Amino acid sequence: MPASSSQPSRNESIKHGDPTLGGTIAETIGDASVDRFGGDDEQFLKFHGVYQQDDRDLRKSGRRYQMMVRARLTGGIASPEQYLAFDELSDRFGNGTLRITTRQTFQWHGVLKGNLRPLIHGLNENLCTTLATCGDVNRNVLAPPTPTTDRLASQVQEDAGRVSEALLPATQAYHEIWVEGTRINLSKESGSAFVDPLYGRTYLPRKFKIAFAIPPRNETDVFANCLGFVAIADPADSSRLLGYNVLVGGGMGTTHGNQQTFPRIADALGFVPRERVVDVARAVILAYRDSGDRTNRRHARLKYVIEERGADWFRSEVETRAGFRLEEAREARFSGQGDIFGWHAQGDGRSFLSIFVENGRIADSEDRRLKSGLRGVIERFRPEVRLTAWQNIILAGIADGERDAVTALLAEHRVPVNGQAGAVRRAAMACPALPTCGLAIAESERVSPALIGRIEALLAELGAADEEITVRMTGCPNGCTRPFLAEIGIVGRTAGCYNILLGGSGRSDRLNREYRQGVALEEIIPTLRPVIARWISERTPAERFGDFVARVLWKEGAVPESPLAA
Ligand code: SRM
Ligand code: SF4
Repeated sequence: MPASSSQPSRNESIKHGDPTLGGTIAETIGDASVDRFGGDDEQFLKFHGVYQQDDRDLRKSGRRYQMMVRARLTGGIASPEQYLAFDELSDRFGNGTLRITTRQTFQWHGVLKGNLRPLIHGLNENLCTTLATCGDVNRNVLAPPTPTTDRLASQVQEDAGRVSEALLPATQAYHEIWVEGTRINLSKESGSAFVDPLYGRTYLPRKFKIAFAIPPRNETDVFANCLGFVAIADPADSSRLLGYNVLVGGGMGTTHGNQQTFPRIADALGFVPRERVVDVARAVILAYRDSGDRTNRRHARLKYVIEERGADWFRSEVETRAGFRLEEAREARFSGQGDIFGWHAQGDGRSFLSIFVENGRIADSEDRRLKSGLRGVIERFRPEVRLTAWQNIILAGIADGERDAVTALLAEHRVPVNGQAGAVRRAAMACPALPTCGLAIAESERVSPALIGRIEALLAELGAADEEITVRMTGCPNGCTRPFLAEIGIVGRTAGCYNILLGGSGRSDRLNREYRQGVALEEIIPTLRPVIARWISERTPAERFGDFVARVLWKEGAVPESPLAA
């Protein structure tokens, strides 16, 4: 066990001081003389889906405060009307872009304090909440977004919705502040008496994340979540959902130089029939609420409880709280991951179109007017919108006969439908990092497109132009694009320098290992060149880069065993 103070962390006393999570947010919104929120309110705001940031490009001339707002879109699904409203709100109150996140939702960046309430109010008017998308609660629930007429997929989406609803905090402060605009009527005394029926007075020790997945395609990186539900179909009828294998204890976040922190793949706990999936989710939340470390936030995630006390111990804690026993986990295998691009038949006379969105940023640029193109298509054809956990967008339910018209409209905005991007670019992700993220050490989203171009050029030069390698970049070791599952993880170490990790699988079920530390951005290609060249000349037929690294380099000791050496 790590040495940590026995005192609860500062965040614990902030939550304890006002369990309604309202703080003085309403008062600060009403005060036009200030451009920012105070310290405690910064923490409360997270539970409302808001991060206070400043534009780090402008920091030298003083801090310019702005907010990032994150929506809740369970399983990544939004109606066309919602999408159009999101788009309009980004122009009116944000920086004019929409950012698809690695957890299948949207973020608005660059929101000034005075625009915060109109934006969140506008989202709520469009039946979209931002409640509990950040903070020490359950976040946006992931579910496979690929449209299909298969009943099983829609049942899984339904269950994701039920779990998400059941785990929302009960405080009324969110509604009062953002929807009604009437907050301030909760006196401090009555506010401090509030206790959330599920989360208790101080909520969870830290953030909590849930994903659903349907084998054989791991669309949601299910093993990276605190709680994962892997759908198990009836062997005699693959469209009949029996229930789920329950996984616990996945997570990515680490801190450089802190050996107490590490990424972790979730363990299987057992199987639960479909009818009891919400009960298990609640029981896992309760068991974590009662056992997580509240003294050290860097050591507070569920993954550390599972690592230190074991899955067997945790299972019995969950069973005690659920009031029933989990069955033995069923056989379930993943053989692939990620998104499929272009047009596909749904099987009901309708089609869906998956569109590549580089690093999730929906914006217009000179060579690709993606934001306008999407708006045009969604206005005219009214498809359902689905966001993927790989930061891409799917337009679903388009009549087969309308495919050509959609393709043509997108082409007018220079958004291609076929050959949208190279194989490495399509599978790559980068986090926002600078200039918005307060925790960024190095660039990510702004440098990744050029870096991916250089990796693709290297592959072409070595005669492997169409090969896919997953490359995930982050500006710090918090792991927001889940880089520790990638075949090549590139993780910000210091300004302009990155750790390189190699050896993830093509199923997002194996952690990579650190290969080199503190490599300058311009040295990344020379560092990768010999390893990629070796893979191309020595691989077995169809062997992926990550599998080659694990089979050959790890055995040779060319990559140290610890996933993160320091
Ligand atoms: Fe993250 C913090 C962006 C997915 C691990 N993450 C942040 C913040 C809010 C920075 C902050 O606390 O001030 C970043 C805001 C940047 C910005 O300007 O937008 C941020 N995280 C993101 C997003 C937008 C990255 C993206 O490219 O899409 C993702 C939003 C997901 C969502 O919709 O909820 C995002 N973050 C993740 C993931 C991936 C996942 O959940 O599947 C992880 C790793 C999984 C995990 O949680 O272990 C992740 N983010 C973190 C951590 C490390 C937590 C830890 O255990 O140590 C932090 C830092 C923290 O919480 O203190 C963090
Ligand atoms: Fe910010 Fe780090 Fe997350 Fe990137 S990985 S968004 S730099 S917290």
